[in-house]
Amino acid sequence: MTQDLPTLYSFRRCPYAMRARLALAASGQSVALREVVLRDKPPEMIEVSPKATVPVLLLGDGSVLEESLDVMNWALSEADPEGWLDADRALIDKLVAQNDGPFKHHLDRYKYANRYDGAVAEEHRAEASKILSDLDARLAENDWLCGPRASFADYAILPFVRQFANTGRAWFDEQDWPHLRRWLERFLASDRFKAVMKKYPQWSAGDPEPTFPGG
Ligand SMILES: N[C@@H](CCC(=O)N[C@@H](CS)C(=O)NCC(=O)O)C(=O)O
Repeated sequence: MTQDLPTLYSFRRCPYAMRARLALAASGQSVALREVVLRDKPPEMIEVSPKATVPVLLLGDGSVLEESLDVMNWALSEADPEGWLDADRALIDKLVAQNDGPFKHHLDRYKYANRYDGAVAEEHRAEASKILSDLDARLAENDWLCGPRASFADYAILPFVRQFANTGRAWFDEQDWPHLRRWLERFLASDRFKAVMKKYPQWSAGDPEPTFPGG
């Protein structure tokens, strides 16, 4: 029956693909999953999305969503049983823009300083940390970024904070961010996280397309 489902091109460890899978799982929307290896992308994906980044969601009517936030919004417009969108939209958008803009900029230069001319990892870690301190202050007020319940902002941002933490785990654990750490740890221990991090073999044409989220 997977022919009837939307097709998701995904890569397990990509934080953008992760946020898309989180929203699909929360909405209860099943997709046929095609696991991509970034250095060996399937031509079928490049054909529908020449910019060739994951995630890409191909809908039954032929439309193509090639931005992770569009995939999230589409899934939640189908169904939002956990109320991810029942929060201040302007605040969600502000926090996500801060994440996808400056935070991601500094995260990349912290994690891969050698790929950026003249980048000093510690300087970018310090800049990203200012943003994390701001998130920690928000999480001191509420369990989640936009209030007492998890919202779109939490799940759009958590995969990137996870990546930051994993870049220097010992250093991360020494920082005075108790609320941020609680927020991240609860996410990492959740069934939802485990469900979206299931491993799939690389897909190529003709291979089975597992249904995500699986049973
Ligand atoms: N703005 C895009 C960014 C997606 C993105 O950059 N994904 C990375 C993987 S984490 C990618 O596919 N990079 C292409 C490559 O490495 O070839 C989105 O939100 O979906």
